[in-house]
Amino acid sequence: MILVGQYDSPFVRRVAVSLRVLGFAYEHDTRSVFGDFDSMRATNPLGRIPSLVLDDGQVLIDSAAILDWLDQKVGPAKALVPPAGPTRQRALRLIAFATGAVDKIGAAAYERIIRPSIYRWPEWIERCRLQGRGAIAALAAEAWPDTAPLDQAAITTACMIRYVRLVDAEQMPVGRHPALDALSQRCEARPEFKATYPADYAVPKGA
Ligand SMILES: N[C@@H](CCC(=O)N[C@@H](CS)C(=O)NCC(=O)O)C(=O)O
Repeated sequence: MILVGQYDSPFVRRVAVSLRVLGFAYEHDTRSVFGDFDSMRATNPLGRIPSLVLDDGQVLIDSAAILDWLDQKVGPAKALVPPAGPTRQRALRLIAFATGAVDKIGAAAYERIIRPSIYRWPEWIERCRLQGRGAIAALAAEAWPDTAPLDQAAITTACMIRYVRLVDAEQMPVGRHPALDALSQRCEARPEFKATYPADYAVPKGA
């Protein structure tokens, strides 16, 4: 299998961590979704990451669809999202908050960092940040016991936290949400997270 996309994307990273947690070997294609846009579109016509190229050549796109495929492959006993019932509803709600926070803090980051400064829209940036902070606060209100087994809600939330601190750290200063700080520390200490740690945010910078 080949995982396409760099780890500064939390969508790529959550797939990478999940592959490792579930014991799948993969190669890593580190083409940039910005710098290698045309070649990336040949892999995924949508021009987005992540993609997962299977051994038979089939290309899975979108992290949620890839993670669903992984869960189906390993079966309900090992799946990272519970297969049914209230625990599944709760997991999907938490995952939606975490991916939603990435979407909104990410939209603000694209506007602040990539878009040329004369075109930036401060009110839009603040609206996106407010939405992102709302999702993060909702996650912080949940219980994150340190004895809980690592599941997709925890993986995606931890990937979201690292991403937010990489691109817009003021939206989630250490100490504002101690339970999420603790979750992040626990996850980042694991080998699957260490092996996929994004040290930098590699996007084109607007003038
Ligand atoms: N819903 C998608 C979102 C993926 C996504 O937003 N990827 C970003 C990187 S974090 C991307 O490809 N951005 C480039 C673009 O959209 O042009 C998923 O879960 O895979």
